[in-house]
Amino acid sequence: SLSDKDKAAVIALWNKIGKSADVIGNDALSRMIVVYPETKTYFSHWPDLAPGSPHIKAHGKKVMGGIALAVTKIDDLKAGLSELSEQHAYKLRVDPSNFKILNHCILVVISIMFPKEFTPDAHVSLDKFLSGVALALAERYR
Ligand code: ZNH
Repeated sequence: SLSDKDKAAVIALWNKIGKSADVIGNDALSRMIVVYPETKTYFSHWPDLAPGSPHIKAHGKKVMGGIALAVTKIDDLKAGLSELSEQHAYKLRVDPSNFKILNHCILVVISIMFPKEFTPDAHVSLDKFLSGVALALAERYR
C-alpha cells in the first residue's frame, strides 16, 4: 500500500501535471482503444471512436476527473471511490481487468508528456497509486 512518501510524491507530481489532465485523458483513452481494441466494446454507443474524437476527449476529461478525485482521497481510496466503483460494477459493467489497461496507458502518456517530472521515484509512487485506484474501483464488484 501507499507510504507517506508515495502519497507526497503523487501529490507533488499531480501539482505539476494536473493542469494538463484533459490532454493526458484524451491521449490515454485514445491509446487504450488503439492498443487494446477489445476495450472499444464499452463505447460502441458513441458515433466516433477515433483517437482524439470529441467523445474520447470528453470521456478522457471525466476519467481524469476521477483521478483528480482519487488524489484528494489518497488516504482512503476505497471509501473515496466507492460511488464510482458501484457505478462501474452495476451500471457500466466494466470488467475490472480494464482498469489495469487504462492505468498502463496513463503511465505511458505521463512519461511521454513529462519526462523530466516522471523520475523513477515518481514512477514507482504513481504506479502504486494507480494500482490502489484500480483496486478501489474493483471493490464493489464482490
Ligand atoms: Zn470509467 C464513466 C472514471 C476506467 C468505462 N468513468 C466514468 C466516469 C468517471 C469514470 C468519473 C463518469 C461517471 C459519470 O458520468 O457520473 N473510469 C474512471 C476512472 C477509471 C476508469 C477513474 C480508471 C482509472 N472506465 C474505465 C475503464 C473503462 C471505463 C478502464 C472501460 C474500458 N467509464 C466507462 C464507461 C463510462 C465511464 C463506459 C460511461 C461513459 C458514457 O458516458 O457513456
